[in-house]
Amino acid sequence: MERTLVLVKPDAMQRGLAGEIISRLERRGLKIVAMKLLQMDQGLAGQHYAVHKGKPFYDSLVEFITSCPVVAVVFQGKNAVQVVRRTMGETDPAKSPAGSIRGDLGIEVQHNLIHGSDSVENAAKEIALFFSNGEIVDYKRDIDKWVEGE
Ligand code: D4T
Repeated sequence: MERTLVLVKPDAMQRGLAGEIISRLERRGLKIVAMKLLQMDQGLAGQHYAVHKGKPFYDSLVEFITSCPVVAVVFQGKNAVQVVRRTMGETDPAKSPAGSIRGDLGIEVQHNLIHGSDSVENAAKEIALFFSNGEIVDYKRDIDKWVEGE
């Protein structure tokens, strides 16, 4: 079953929206298989955002993501990567459709509340950055067949 990494970003933490954001993803049927609160340091932020190094917004992005603790969650489910991305909305909340997390709760590109892996390959790399294998706990839910089918 597919897995993806979600970060509840510092703006969402400061605004008390962690529960709302995690709840929206849970209600879609995705299963939490790992979760922790952590303070990202420069090293972890640099690894997580390595692909953006050199871009004009990189320094301020690292400053932002390290400005307060974040909640990291591994969600598991059918097409988890795509389902999370579609539930998040576009990178820029102003361009995100109503009904999406960013479209309902945000207004500006840096303060876009949530990170979600953009591919299965990147999800595996990102999950390994934030969690050891022992911290990921797979389990059966009685409702799984009602959410995902047999
Ligand atoms: P993340 O990676 O946080 O899930 O967001 P996206 O996948 O939707 O967007 P991204 O990787 O292109 O951008 C990463 C991060 O940088 C911020 N950002 C982006 C910014 O501050 N200014 C910008 O112009 C862009 C394009 C927002 C998300």
